[in-house]
Amino acid sequence: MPSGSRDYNLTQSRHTSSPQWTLLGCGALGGVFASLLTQSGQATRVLLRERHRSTLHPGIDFTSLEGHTQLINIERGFISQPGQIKRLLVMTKAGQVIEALTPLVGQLATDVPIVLLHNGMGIAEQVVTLFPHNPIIAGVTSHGAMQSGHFVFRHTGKGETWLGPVNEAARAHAALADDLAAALGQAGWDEQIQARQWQKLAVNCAINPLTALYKLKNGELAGPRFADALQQICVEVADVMQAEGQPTGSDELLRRVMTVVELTADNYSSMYQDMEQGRETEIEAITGFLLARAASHGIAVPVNQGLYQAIKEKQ
Ligand code: KPL
Repeated sequence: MPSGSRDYNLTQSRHTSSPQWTLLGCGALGGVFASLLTQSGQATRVLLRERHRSTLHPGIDFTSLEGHTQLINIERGFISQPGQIKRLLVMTKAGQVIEALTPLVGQLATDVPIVLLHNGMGIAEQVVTLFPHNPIIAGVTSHGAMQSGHFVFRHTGKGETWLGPVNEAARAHAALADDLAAALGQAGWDEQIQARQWQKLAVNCAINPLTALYKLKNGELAGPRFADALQQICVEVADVMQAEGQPTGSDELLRRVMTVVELTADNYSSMYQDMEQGRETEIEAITGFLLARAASHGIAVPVNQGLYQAIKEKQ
């Protein structure tokens, strides 16, 4: 299919009484994952909030990495009447996870795995408290996604996705990664998912606040103007990671950050997009989490503290 082409033959989500995947939240990344899962033949439903009940839902207008646009007919449901859920993929922003999940307390069978795919850390522990018997799985993904209108999504970058257990019950669910891989091209299971979450957190602490404050594409952070700031952010994150039992060096973190800057050079970070759209950012779960862990170890993180304050003032 040539780049930029449009195809309005609807890709149908298989309508079974209980879809294979139920997605909670349909922002940029949720829309892209819902589209890719449906395209791979895995029946998928998105659960929306009640306020979307009256909005028109003609399907998802999805543009692939290759620039091919397709209208995807996807089943939708509402949180108040969730129907039967086999596996729940939570794709809301970090700050909305608990609010979105709370109405489902008592509605989910205890063997339903809950997969969390937001940026930042510190939320999964709260989800375990809400659903003490369910398998809780944390995920990190570096796929790029943009939303340019109501149910209009573009896949802007192919990334990696990793899942891993938060609690004991989750250990039996490694096969979820295989199903995701069938849709995304790659996905893996890692028993040490916390290490990957910390590495992603470091990347987000470096890229997200700076791109949002200075209104930059990720690639613009490669310029000499930001070299010192990026290095200091990485030194501070590495200090906290060491104290948390996640040994790493600041040089290693900086290399990781610069690789992501390069790979996503043409993308706008999620925090940039949130600020531009006037949405709440994920600063609490990203830099806020780092500051909390730093404070508990008595570690000073002045550069990250300054970025946190600047985003809070602007958002
Ligand atoms: O995860 C991201 C985000 O924007 O939230 C990065 C990796 C920074 C890519 O933009």
